[in-house]
Amino acid sequence: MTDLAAQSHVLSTLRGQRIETASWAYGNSGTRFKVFAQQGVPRDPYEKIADAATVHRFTGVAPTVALHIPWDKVADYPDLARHAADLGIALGTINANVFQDDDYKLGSVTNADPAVRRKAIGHLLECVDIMDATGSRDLKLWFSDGTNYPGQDDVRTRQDRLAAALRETYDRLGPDQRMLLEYKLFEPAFYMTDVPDWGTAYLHCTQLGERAQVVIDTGHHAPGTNIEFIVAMLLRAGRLGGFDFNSRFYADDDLMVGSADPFQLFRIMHEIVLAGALEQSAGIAYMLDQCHNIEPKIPAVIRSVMNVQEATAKALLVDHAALAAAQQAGDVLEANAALMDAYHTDVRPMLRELREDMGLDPDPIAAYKRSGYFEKIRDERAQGQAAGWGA
Ligand code: PSV
Ligand code: MN
Ligand code: MN
Repeated sequence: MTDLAAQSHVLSTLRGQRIETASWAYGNSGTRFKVFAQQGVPRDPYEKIADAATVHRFTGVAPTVALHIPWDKVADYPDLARHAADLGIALGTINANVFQDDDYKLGSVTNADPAVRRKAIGHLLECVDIMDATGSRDLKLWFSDGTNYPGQDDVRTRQDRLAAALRETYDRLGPDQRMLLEYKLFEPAFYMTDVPDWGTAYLHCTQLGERAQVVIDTGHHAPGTNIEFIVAMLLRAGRLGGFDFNSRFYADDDLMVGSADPFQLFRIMHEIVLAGALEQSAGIAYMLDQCHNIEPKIPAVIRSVMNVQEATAKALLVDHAALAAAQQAGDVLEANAALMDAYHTDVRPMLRELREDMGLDPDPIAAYKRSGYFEKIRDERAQGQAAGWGA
């Protein structure tokens, strides 16, 4: 490829990139110590969607928003979908919630009590009904289930209960719908989590069928985990359904993606680019799962989208021919340099150009600040609603 052809391939790929934002990122959130309320936060799902549409208006690559049930429960989902369409976006992944009910103290789908399991499965099935109404493709499942003490419950029996619940839910999916199973090392369970790692998620998915896929939340691993290796493994197995992007220093910090370790994000995107998995036909959902506790929310989501774009652009700039040649020759330093050269490239001018080409302002955050949107929502939305974590 000539330089010019390579550049235009990079730009057209970036233009086609899609990043889904999360409804809960727009509402109030905090830690278990304090929720700091912000001005202008959405009071209902309709207003969360308006904020997501605003992010899309300034970035051009965030045309869907994930919902969380029951945080985003409404009486009329087709109406909510119409509202999104009117604002230029669509409803995306449906996230189930079987972790905020007293009944789930000892687990939801893995609970020893069949009545609790039935209630939890009922919620998962209800989420599929909602997907039918919203036109969503993906059901994302994260279970807080686990135990705090050795001996508290039987590990294998809990896996059997989990498998049965997943089976019933999977069988309820329509032919174009998928189940994304998310894993998390620990928290809120501290001794044993029922879906703690990609291996467990992968095993369940392979037993279910092709439309069960693993989702990688970048904040859900032990410190030092090589996440790009997991990406490569799941890509190879055809089981990478998507990402929940965020950034962490310590545990599940849910900070802006690419803020703590932009190099890790680049390494992840490099595996994606190598596998040709950026194309939408690859079926990988690129989602943000973040909470903006102390920073203004809409600009933080815009910044996060831009961070993903920057990591992607750098990954697209890797000279694959030079990399493969160095690898083949066993030239460790040159192979590493092929990656580092791309990583150290300043891709911001290229992205500014791309945005101008797309009819957008080259500086989305400055454009958002100038737009008056914040002043408008601050005045219109007298009182905010917690994002769900505090609700
Ligand atoms: C809890 O850790 C969590 O952050 C999971 O990552 C889910 O994706 C998200 O909450 C929403 O349920
Ligand atoms: Mn997540
Ligand atoms: Mn999380």
